[in-house]
Amino acid sequence: VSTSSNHTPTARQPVILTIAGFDPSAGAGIAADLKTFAAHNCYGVAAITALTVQNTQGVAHVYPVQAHELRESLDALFQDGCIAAIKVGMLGDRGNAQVVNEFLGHNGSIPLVIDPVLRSGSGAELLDPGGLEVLKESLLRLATVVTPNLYEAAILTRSKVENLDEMRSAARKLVEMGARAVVVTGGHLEKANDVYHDGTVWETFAGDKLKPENTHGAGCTFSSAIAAQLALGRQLREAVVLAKAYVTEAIRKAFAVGPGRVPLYHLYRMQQAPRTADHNLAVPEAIH
Ligand code: PXL
Repeated sequence: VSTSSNHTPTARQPVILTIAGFDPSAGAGIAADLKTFAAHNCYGVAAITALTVQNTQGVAHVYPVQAHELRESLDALFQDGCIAAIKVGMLGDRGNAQVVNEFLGHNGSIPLVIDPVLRSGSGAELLDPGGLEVLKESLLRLATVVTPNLYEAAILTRSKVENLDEMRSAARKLVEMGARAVVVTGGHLEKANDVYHDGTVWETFAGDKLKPENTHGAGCTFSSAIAAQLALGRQLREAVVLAKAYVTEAIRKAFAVGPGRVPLYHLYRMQQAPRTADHNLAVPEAIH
């Protein structure tokens, strides 16, 4: 069968939307999300909630975009009408949290992964108190799954979350607060064990203690990998297991790109040796 178009037909990739902040050092936020989607053979699109100024050594400034700018981006992307899953990361401020809450409230049937980003590893605030209120009171309820780390679980539930038992209590509370399912991630524990709860099923997913310890963007990557697996049609529990395996491998294969924190190697499955030596680039040393 001949077609009149010049396009070579390829398998269609699911389109996934990330609503998150931009990290110019490309370790976290939208850049990490888009690389993660690409690594899963998905097509990523992005609505920016905030620009951050940062490099591998930390965040210097956070500039939320204006609420109307975010709303216009979301309107435009949704007009194309083919979004298979959504990931929400850094929201920045109350205005942008409200826009996302209103918007997603009207688009309820698409799988939604919320990574409740509150602050960076270096301590910069990535959501203001008003935004936290919107997240707790409304946005959480829209999520297919919420993926807080220990710190985020503690702030959201106003309790201490430092071990597996406390992670389980926090997961129960978050389900009581309206989340359909929760993964409390234990990447900051001695061993990276995660607690999964969907209101019925409880699981603990065991993880290794990984090097490098000083990783950047692991939470963004994990939540995006879950969104990708949901977009590809997997059930939530399986999506979580596969996402954890992907993040683990991307940390194992990570290499330094600057003097500070180490980003994950999102595209490790491409099996292309990173460039070395004669280029004026950081020499990418695999860290095992
Ligand atoms: O890792 C949390 C995070 C999320 N999103 C953006 C970030 C960070 C941490 O720095 O910059 C944009």
